[in-house]
Amino acid sequence: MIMSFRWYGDDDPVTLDKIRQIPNMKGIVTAIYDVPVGQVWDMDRIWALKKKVEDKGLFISAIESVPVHEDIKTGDGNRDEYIENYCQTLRNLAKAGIKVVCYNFMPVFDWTRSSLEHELPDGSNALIYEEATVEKMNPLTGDLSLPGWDSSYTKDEMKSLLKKYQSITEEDLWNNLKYFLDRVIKVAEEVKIKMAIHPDDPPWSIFGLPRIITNEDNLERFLKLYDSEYNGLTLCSGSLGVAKNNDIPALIRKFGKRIHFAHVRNIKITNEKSFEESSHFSQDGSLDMYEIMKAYHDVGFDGPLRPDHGRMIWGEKGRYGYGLYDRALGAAYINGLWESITKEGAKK
Ligand code: DNO
Repeated sequence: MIMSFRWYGDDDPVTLDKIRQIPNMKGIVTAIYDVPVGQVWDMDRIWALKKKVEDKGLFISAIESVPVHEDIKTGDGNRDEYIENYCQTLRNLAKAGIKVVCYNFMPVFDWTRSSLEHELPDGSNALIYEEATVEKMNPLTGDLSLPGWDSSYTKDEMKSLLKKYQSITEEDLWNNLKYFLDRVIKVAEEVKIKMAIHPDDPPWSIFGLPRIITNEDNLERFLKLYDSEYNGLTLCSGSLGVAKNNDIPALIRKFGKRIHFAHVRNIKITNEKSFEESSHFSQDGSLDMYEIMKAYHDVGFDGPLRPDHGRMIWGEKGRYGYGLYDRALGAAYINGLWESITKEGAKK
């Protein structure tokens, strides 16, 4: 594995100088955040980003994300133009040596939580999801602001977007995804970029919107839509793991070679469709992190892997889910698991 860390660019209070002091840190996972969705990322910006990271002795191990325009997901408007732009961005990234690109196909909302500062018994703050609360949330009232939400929509745009999705079924979304893959993966193959779709978080429908990258059967269906090594997965343990029927180590073993990027974190299932983001440590949550890392080891995973959302601890204030301390603890813990698994494996 290539131990990696997400960095949000120059505005991120967690600087590259801090990140590079975490033991075994090698890769940076980042993006160009201010290019409007659907536009081409130009070479100058990509070179500048690469240089910034490499000047600190690190390298860009994955781009997270090149976002997919809603016209592509809904299959109308200017989708062909946006797909062509997407392909051009991939060609540009490839020129700069990028090997892995993460993206998602979630309608309108990326990751969603009901509370961002829930206090856990130890005094730390975590992101949580409670279905009952989310059911009462109304994305149209606009007073909600969640980290994964694209706040660039005006209320009217949001309204018409949500309206458009009322007539889009899961099957339509599958078709639109296939249309996208048929064009984009061909380019990814040419330029040798491994595409890695991120699962839906949480892996079920929210606000009546269709969500399809949710479970084993659907992951399998996804991989068959375009059967190529370059059409792969970001296996996010925390996203898929909140649904009890998703057995993460089994998914890793099953999809092994098609996993190009690993997000490793724990969650604690607190109720039906409800969960807390616990620390990475196995006993604090519902997932067995040893078994997860063991599965990555056994399938010979050699791609980028990053600790994922952390709690806010030691009084840190920052980007929800993306502070320094708890994610650094996550990285150190994953390093420890990996070292012991590797050494045990070598003895056999
Ligand atoms: C949350 C992240 C997601 C992810 C995108 C990938 O913290 O894992 O926002 O970056 O869904 O496109």
